[in-house]
Parts: sequence; C-alpha cells; structure tokens
Amino acid sequence: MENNESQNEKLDQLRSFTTSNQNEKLTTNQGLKINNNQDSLKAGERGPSLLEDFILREKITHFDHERIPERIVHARGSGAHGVFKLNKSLEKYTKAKFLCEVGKETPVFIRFSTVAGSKGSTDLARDVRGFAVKFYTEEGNYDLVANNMPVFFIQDAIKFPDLVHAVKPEPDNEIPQAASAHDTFWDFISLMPESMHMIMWLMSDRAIPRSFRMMEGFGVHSFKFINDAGVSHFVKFHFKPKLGVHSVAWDEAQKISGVDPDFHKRDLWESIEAGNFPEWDFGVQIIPEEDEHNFDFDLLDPTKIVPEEVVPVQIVGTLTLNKNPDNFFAETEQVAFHPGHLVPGIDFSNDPLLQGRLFSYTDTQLSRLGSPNFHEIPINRSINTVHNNQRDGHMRQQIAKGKVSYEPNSIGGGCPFQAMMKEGGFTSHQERISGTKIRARSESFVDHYSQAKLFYNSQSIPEKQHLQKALIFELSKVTIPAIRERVVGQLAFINMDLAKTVAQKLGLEVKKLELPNQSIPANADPAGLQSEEREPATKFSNALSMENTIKDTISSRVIGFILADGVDIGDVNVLKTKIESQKARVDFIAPSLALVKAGDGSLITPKHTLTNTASVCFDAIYICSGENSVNELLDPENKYAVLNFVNEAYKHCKAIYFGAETDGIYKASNVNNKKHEDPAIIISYVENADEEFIKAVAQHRVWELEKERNS
Ligand code: HDD
Repeated sequence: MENNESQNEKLDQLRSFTTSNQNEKLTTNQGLKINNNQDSLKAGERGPSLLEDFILREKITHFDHERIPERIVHARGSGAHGVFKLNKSLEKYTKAKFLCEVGKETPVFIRFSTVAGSKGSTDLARDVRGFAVKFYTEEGNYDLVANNMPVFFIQDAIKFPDLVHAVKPEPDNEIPQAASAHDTFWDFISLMPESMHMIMWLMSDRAIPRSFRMMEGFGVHSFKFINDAGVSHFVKFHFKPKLGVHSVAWDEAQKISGVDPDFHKRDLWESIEAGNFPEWDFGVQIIPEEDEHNFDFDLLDPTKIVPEEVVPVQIVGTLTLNKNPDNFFAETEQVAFHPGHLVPGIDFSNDPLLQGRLFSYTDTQLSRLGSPNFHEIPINRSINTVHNNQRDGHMRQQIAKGKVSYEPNSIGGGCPFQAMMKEGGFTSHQERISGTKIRARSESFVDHYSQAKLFYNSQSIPEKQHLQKALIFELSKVTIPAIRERVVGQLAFINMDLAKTVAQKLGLEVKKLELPNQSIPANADPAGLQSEEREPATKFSNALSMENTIKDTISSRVIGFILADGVDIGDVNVLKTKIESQKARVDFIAPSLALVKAGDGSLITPKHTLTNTASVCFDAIYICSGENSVNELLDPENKYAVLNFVNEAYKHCKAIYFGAETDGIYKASNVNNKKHEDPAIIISYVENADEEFIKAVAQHRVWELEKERNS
C-alpha cells in the first residue's frame, strides 16, 4: 500500500482534521479571502500602519503565540505512525483485547527522543532515547512510555527533578547543551550509587545509536497483566528491532552532530518515505505473582533487569512504522503520552518510580499543551468516542448535547452509564496491601552494583573499551577532582580493571569510596544505604551485548559511492543493483553537483559533493572503478576530501570497497600497508568482491579491529 494512503482507524480519524492548501485561495482564520498578503494597511503609501488592519494583526498575533513550552525532558523528538500486529495471543495472562486476538492490528503513534537536550539540539548526544508508543486500541489509548535502556538512574520518583536538574545545562551559564559530561551530572551520580547500573548503559554504545530503527525499547518497570479470571502476572515489555541493535562510534557521533545534527530524524523519515518500514518484534517477560520474591533483586526496583536467561522474552507481535506525520507540530509535538493511559488487563506495579510518573505526565501536559482538553487534540484522541461529564476548559472542541453534566442523573436517563467489568469497565487489580506509612526505601532495593557488574561483564572487549573511553571522556570534562575520584570509587565496586583504567587516564588513584556525610537519616539517603559489593546470581547475559545482535541484513543501510568523470558505469550499476535489491540505498558523492560523465558517456546525478557530507553519514563506502575517475579524485582539489572519507570510514571500522584501478587512492590512504587481515576492506580483485562487500556491510563494523585501524 502506498505510504501516505495507509489506512487504519486512527489515520482515518486524523484525515478529517487534515487540510491541504492545494489550489485554494489564501484566507484569514475567519475564512475571509485575502487580496494582498504583501503590504499592511497604511495611512498613505509611506505612512504609518493602521491599527484597524485586522489582517496584519491576526497574522502577527498568531505568529507571536506559535511556540509552546518544550518538554521538560525528551524535548527533541521524531514521530511516526504505524501498526501493531499480534502474532501470539496473551489471553492466558491479560484481557487487553489488543493482546488477545491473533492477527489483530492496532494503530500506533510512536515518538523517539533524546532526554537531556533542548528541542533544537543534536540527535547524536550521548543520552538515553525515549521510545514512547501510543496504541489506539478499541478499548481506549494504551501508552507504553519506554526507553531504549531497560533500567533507570533512580529508584524513586522523588529524585527525578534532582536527576534532571543535574543533567540539564548548568543553571548559571546554560552550558553544556545535550551533554552529560559536566560537573553537576557527575556530582549527582557520584553521590547516587543506585545510578551505577544505568551509568553502565549510558556509557555504553547504546547511548549513541546508529538509528532509531536499530535500537531496543524497554518498558523498564514491572507492570501487571490481569486475565479474565482476575489472575495477575508481572510483565516486562520489550521491543527488539528486526535490523539488530547497532551504534556508531563516539568520535563519529560527535562529528555527525556537526555534519547532520538531524541524522536520526532524517534517517527515520527517509526510511519510511522509501517504503523501508522500521520493524520491531514485541515481546514480554512474564512472571507469576507467586514468584515475586524468587529473584536476587526486587522486581519493583527499576534499576534492575530480569535477565533474559532467567525469564525468556516471548515474542508475541510486530510493530511496524509505515507513515510519516503530515505535520510535525500537530502530531509529534502535541502528542501527549502518559504511563497511566491504561486499558483493562494491564495495571501498574508498586515500583516507586512508576508511581511518581503516574502524577507527572498529565501534570506536565497542562503546562505544555495549555489545557485539560489536550486529549481532544487529534493525535491524542482515542479511536473510541469519549463520553463523560467533564466539561468546558480552554479550547474545548466537543459539543456535548443536553442538560446533564453530572451523575447520578435522571434527566439524562442516567447516561453515560458506568460499564460493568464484563462490558469492558476498567477495574484496578485488587491487591492486598498492609504496611506502615513510612518515607523510606525498602532494604530489598539496596544492591547497587551487582547488575552493573552483570552488564559490564557481558560486554565484548570492544564494547568494554568503548565504555571505558566514554567514562574517561565524560569525567575528563568534570572540573572538580573530588567528583572524579568519587565516580572512580563507585566503579571499583563494579570492576577493578575498569576503575583502574579510568583512574589512570584521569591521573587518579583508585581510593576507597567516601561519600560525604549529608546529615540525612541513613534510611532516607541512598548514599547512607551504601550497598555492599555483591555478585549477581546471573553472571553473564548474551542479550546485553550488541555483539550478539542481528547482522545478516543490509536493509536500509546507506552506501556512499565516490566517483568522478570517467567512472566505470558497468561496475557501478552492477553493485548498485545488488545493493538496492537488498533494500539498502546508494548515494553518489562527486567533486561537485555537476552531472558526472561516465566512461561510456552516460550521465550520473550526484546527490552529495565531497565536502557537503562526510563519511560519518554513511554505513560503508565504495570507491568506484575507473582510472580517469580516480585521477580526478586524486587531483589536489579533491584529494584531501577523498582521503578524509576513506580514512574516517577506516577509523570508524566500516566496510570499504576499492573498485578496479583505484590503487592510487588505496595507497594514499591509511588503509595501505596494514598487515592485519581485515574482512571489511574489499579489493575488486578478490573473488565475489561485491558479495564480500555486502556481507561486510551487514556486519555493521569490525569493532574488534579498531585498535589496529586506529594505530
Ligand atoms: Fe518520563 C517524558 C520515559 C521516568 C516525567 N518520559 C518521557 C518520555 C519518555 C519517558 C519516552 C517522552 C514522551 C514523549 O515522547 O512525549 N520516563 C520515561 C521512562 C522512565 C521515566 C522510561 C523511567 C522508567 N519520567 C520519569 C519520571 C518522571 C518522568 C520518574 C517524573 C516523576 N517524563 C516525565 C515528564 C515528561 C516525560 C516530565 C516530559 C514530557 C512529557 O512527560 O510528556 O512528565
């Protein structure tokens, strides 16, 4: 089906709010046709403008109020429409209809985001990514407001404003933008041992994804599934990308931030426009209530995962994104998520982080979107009709008929009626609670290092090296030595080699961690509840390393073909066809945007010049065959840019393919004379060179050769 003709109930609903200016006359907001949109009404051609110019006033007034406050966190986002299809019924565990009937398709809207940066910041910041999914189900909207990391920094929502204040730009000078590498963030972290597991994730390459399409999504908290019989199970939600989980290198991320700060936004948009629809498997980890206490951590602690080796993820559905929004503001900016948007069959757990979120999300929409009627904004509307006695408020859209806006009533025949459970009426899961009212943390939450160890130990060698380098980078930006020392002290509880490697580069010794006395009761102070170093019950988890991800597809990868006049069009076309047949994209890069004249006289339109893009924007490069083309690329005017392309791709461990007669470029580049075997460097004369190159692209990167490639 054509992209923008996709059909589903939500898109049909949105269509009724969508307008097009095609072949229409310009009007005011009152529908009056405008005759002159160039000049304001004046007292004489050179005179002052008149207050009575209602056309000018309307236009300027609207413009003056165009901006709304950006999200306090997750300000920078990219949205897409899609569909969720259920492949395996979860009826045994939940009565949520969209999870019961195999084959059922539910419209979704998804918004990916970075957390710390402002709306206009770069996509490639080292950061957590938001992965918020709104399911427009027949029983109302269900929001899974997830992240691309399965744990969180803090255990209790009361610390959220502190965390966010610490990571955001420092309040005196508003520096740095979209970065955690600064004093206040690490000061906070150094005093919050519970953040250490999340810090491992944040310092790993998961924090610099290659694409939104290549990252996982996690609901983080334990939620609850309730079935028809009222039986409850704990559930953890997972999205697993069909393209595998892949990241860029930190050096690359920083460069992409300059060359194309919209890299992820553009990548998502272009993939969907090209019909290359991003897809995820949707999975659940299900835990019977009676097993709640059978783990070496607390299921309610959001700084812990349930290792997949202990409770496997059952894949039950597919999420496909198949349509870009028509209007960024109306859809991606105005969409309002909330973990409390539930449907029958799904409920919360008592995770104290989740509990606090249940307040925050509606509250923030009130200041961000300006009115309790934000649910009436088209993107936020449920596909089933809303019936209740809530009335009025700013910008009310619904025209509720009749005299009655209260309940019970007799005048309105008692409508709208409460729904019984069997009619789909939501009931909170009944749970026996007994306890003392107390402002304290459970002892079962006092284990801050065991899963940080599990994560670190499960990483491959290149991943460990990247993580070390990230910590060194971040902490080297911290100006207060005591903060660096404290973080190193925390790392020592996770892995002594890690602590020593980081310490050495910071010019520090690993010292015993000493947290300053903050004069707060020990049971209220996470530092006071300093966890003992503890081993996790699960020592190693394959699922935590990106090394074990899917590497058998080049779908949607972008390959740069570097060429100039005289290029061998035969070779170009053969490889291009092979690449495109596997749903990857070829972009031509030439010395200028002038048409490139191939050796046989045919013409090629370049998409980029050697200097308006950079190797960091491509997954792999091909230096096209042809002596004349190579000579032009080695001309002093182009040589630096060409070698820069090759050398950077080499440094970032990408696949590079040298076509026939490109020896001059090979020899002048850093690739030359390397003694090691490098499976990602393909020279045209090797057997099945095209296929070898495609295989190398599918591998994403040869991280294990990074050291050699950078020496
Ligand atoms: Fe949050 C936005 C995910 C903890 C308060 N959060 C927001 C978004 C995502 C998450 C993906 C962006 C939604 C969008 O695209 O519009 N947040 C999480 C996850 C958390 C988490 C996975 C922990 C497991 N958040 C969290 C806490 C609080 C908040 C503990 C407050 C107590 N989050 C907010 C917020 C935001 C938000 C301030 C900002 C904009 C919005 O809600 O709509 O209310």
